[in-house]
Amino acid sequence: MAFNVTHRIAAFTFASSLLFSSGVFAHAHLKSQIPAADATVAAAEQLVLNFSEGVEPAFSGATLTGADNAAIGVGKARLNENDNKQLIIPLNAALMSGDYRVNWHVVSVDGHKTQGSYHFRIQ
Ligand SMILES: [Cu+2]
Repeated sequence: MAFNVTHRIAAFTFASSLLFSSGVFAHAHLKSQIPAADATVAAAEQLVLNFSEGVEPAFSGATLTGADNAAIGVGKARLNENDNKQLIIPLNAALMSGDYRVNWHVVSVDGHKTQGSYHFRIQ
């Protein structure tokens, strides 16, 4: 009985790892961003997110929250016209000093969705 259960877990783990590794190459992962994750910067005029794959701007974007989770207005996300892996999110107004969190979501050119978040600080 114990042997059988162990076997099934091993088989499941193996199948999961196959699924994971076959999908991971094609997904758009956030590689770097400006302001950088966990950075403290003097000011930010826009958010720049660099992904591992091209993304579809119509289905990609980010929200920004500040102190007490208050939503901060941002403009419509657009692609860098020379780099479809770079998403640019304009800010509606200069950010005051404090902590901010970016929650991003993208659909890569292969149609897969990814999302995540990071934090930065305005001095
Ligand atoms: Cu993918």
